Amino acid sequence: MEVGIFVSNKKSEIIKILKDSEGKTISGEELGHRIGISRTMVWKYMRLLVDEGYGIESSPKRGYLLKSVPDLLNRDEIRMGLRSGFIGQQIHYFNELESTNITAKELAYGADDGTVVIAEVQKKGRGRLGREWLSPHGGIWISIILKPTISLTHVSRLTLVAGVAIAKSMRKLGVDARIKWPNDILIGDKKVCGILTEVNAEIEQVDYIVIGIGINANVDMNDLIGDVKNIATTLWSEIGKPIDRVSFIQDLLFDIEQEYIKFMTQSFSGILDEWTSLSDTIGRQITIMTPYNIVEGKAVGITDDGALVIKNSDGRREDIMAGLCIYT
Ligand code: BT5
Repeated sequence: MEVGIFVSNKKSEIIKILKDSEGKTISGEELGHRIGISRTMVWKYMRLLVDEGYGIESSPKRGYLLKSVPDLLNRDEIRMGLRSGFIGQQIHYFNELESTNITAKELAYGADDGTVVIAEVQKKGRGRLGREWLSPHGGIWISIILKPTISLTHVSRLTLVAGVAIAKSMRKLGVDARIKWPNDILIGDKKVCGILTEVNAEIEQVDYIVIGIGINANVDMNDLIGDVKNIATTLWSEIGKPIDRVSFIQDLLFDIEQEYIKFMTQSFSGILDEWTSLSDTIGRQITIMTPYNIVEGKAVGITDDGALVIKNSDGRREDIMAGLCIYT
C-alpha cells in the first residue's frame, strides 16, 4: 500500500513548525491558528505522526514538543529540504514493494519527468539479467523515472551519469567510493551500491528510462545473507555509525540532477572524465564474461557509449558494452 498519498500538506506544515520550534513546546491552539485548522484537527494529526514513528511529547496544558523523527524515508521528510528542481518533486513512497523498478515502470507513462519511487524493503529486488538484489530494512532502494529526448544508443550513458553522481554523494560522507564498470559502486573491494538502468523505447525513440539504485546504507550486515555478505559492504559499517538516510537522499537526488543537466546540455566528454577519475576499473587486469564470450585484458578506457575499452595480451583493442566484470 502506498503510504501518505492522501495526507495533505498540513501534516508537512505541522512537522515543519515543530522542527522550527527547536526544543520549545508549542500549543495546539497556536499550531492550529498558524495553519488554519482546529485544535481537534491538530490533535488528530499528532496521533497520525505518532503512528508514523515521530516522538512527540504532548501535555494537555502546554502543547506539543518534537523529541525525535523516525528513521523512515517518509516522503514528507524527503520533500522538506529537497534542493533538486525536478528529480524527486513527485515521490511515491512504500513500506514494501516487490521492486521499485517494477513499480516505476508501471507508473512511468502517467508520471512526470523526475518522479521517484522509494521502498523501505523490496521483496523481489532485481539486478541485471534477473539476478537477485537483497533489499532489507535500512537500505536505500529507489528508482528514478526520466524522460529525456535521446536516442536509444545513448541510454547506457545514463548509468555512467548515475554512477558519477552516486560516487560523488558518497565521497562527501568521507568514504572512498569508486565506480566499478559497469554499474557497481565499491568501497575498497566491496560492493555498496548497484545500478539497474531500464528503458522503454519504440524503435529509436526513448519513452522513458528507469534508473534503479540500491544502496546498502544502514543495512545490518547480518541481513546480507549467503555469498553477498562476503562481497558487500554498507555505509554504516564503513563510516562506523548509521547515516541520515533522508538528508543523504536529498543530496543524492540533487547530485544526480546536476549530473543529468550536464549530460543533457554539455558535451559528454566532461562526464567521461569524471567517470574515469572515479573509476576503480581503469588500469586493472580484468576478465569480462559477456553472453557470447569471455574477454581478458587490461581496462584502458571508456567509450562515449559506456563501453569498456580493453587491451588484450596481444595488444588488440576490444570495446565491451555489457558483461560481468571480474578483477584478476
Ligand atoms: C546490480 O545488478 O548491481 C543492480 C542492482 C540494482 C538494485 C536496485 S534497488 C532499486 C531498484 N529496484 C530493483 O529491483 N533493482 C534496483 P548486478 O550487477 O546484476 O548485481 C547483482 C549481484 O549483486 C547479485 O548477484 C549479488 O551477487 C550481489 N548483491 C545482491 N544484493 C546485494 C546487496 N544488497 N549488496 C551488494 N551486493 C548485492
